[in-house]
Amino acid sequence: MTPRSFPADFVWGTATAAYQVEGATTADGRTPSIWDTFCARPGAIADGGSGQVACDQYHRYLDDIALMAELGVKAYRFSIAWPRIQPTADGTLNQAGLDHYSRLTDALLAHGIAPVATLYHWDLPQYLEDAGGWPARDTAARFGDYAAVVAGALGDRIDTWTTLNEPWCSAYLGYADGEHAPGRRDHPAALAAAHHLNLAHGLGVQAIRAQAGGTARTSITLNLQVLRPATDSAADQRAVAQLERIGNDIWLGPLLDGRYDERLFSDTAHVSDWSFLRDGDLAQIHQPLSLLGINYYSSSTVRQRAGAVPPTWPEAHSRPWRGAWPGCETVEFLPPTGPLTAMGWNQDPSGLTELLLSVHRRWPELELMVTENGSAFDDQVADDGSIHDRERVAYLAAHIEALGQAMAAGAPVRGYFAWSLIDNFEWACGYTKRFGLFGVDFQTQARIWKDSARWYQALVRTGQTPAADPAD
Ligand code: GCO
Repeated sequence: MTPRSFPADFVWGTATAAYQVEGATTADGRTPSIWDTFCARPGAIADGGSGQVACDQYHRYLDDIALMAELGVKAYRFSIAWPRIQPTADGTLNQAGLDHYSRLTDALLAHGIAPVATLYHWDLPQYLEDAGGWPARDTAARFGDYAAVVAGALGDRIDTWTTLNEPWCSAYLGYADGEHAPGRRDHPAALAAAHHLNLAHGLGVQAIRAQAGGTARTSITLNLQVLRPATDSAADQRAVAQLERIGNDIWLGPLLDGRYDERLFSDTAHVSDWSFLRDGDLAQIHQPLSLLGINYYSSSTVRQRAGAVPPTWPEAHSRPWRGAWPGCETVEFLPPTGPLTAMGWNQDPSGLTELLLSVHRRWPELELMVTENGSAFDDQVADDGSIHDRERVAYLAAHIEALGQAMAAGAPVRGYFAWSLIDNFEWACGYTKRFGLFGVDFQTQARIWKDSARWYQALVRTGQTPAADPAD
């Protein structure tokens, strides 16, 4: 692959999330999140793991920051755990929790690494789920309060804020198919959750701008779906369009255009009457965005299920809800093809190029960041302790080339965050799937350079893609 050069001011970073790396789930006043509760549910997590200890980054963050400094990254995307900041239902501030993130922020800045803070990466306080969770409208208001507290305290040092990470996962994996916390299977509730997450984002942006000042850069991170029709038939094209509405436009429409696509309401009429959508909500949601964070891993191929007829109201409510896509009972996903990652996801770098350019064409003025991209492979530790993760290097090289192609075609991408800095708790997969540039020996908490970390270090230092094989 011909080396590709990136702008000198391009932001190379790495990313993690609180519940996946921090551990210390009872330290300094933190109370349970929905993930603490979910992990205790028998069978919920593949290896029975949890974020109780994880990578112990709550205590080891200085060591990890030193690693990032050696890697040479210019930004670190982390998330702030809401249950550390407001551990009780009355919303009282837990200063000890806030102090942790203040120390983390100061340490990053001392190393010349920009803190990019995500306010919500799925660890909803359990007391809010007990009060209804994201299907309950008040949760959005509580998120606005939480955002104000954090931005007020850290807005003098953090200038790039992400309100939510992947509301698609929060709403659909959490409340539609139940694969993620809180593990509910209730499609009407999932649609209400989607709307209230949008509302929370809007209230959060207003709170950040009010507390941290108008110069604060506000964003949201979306795992926008790249969907390909199994054939060029009209039915399969319709299947793609329906999934794009419920998977992508349900967020992009309100956030960027201040409206839902009316066809969403007809697509899901047998699921919900959308009475949770109130006058004025869309104006609250449609706030200025400094940039859009995009997470990309793989693409999917879909088709219309032959002869399938969508259920009607109220019959649809008389049987168990299935799947993560409300209203899409007649659409099916084909098994991925080609070389797969350990997650069973395909490797489709062209999907990243297409995604970035399609968003850019629809919103030409919107700045973009790739806030997550990476791959899980079954790493082997060699006798000398090294990890030659050639597949992850190849995945990185191909996707960063795809990123470069999108930028060369005009997509205003300002940065790229490798997922992830270190192996960590991969949600329902527990510790069975490893995404880190650094391996983690969870017995000793040692961090282990993988070849992919060396490859990324060379890229970050030179701004040019190195040879795919670090041994070259
Ligand atoms: C996501 C989450 C990360 C995951 C990563 C690998 O994008 O799903 O933000 O927490 O760990 O994507 O699945």
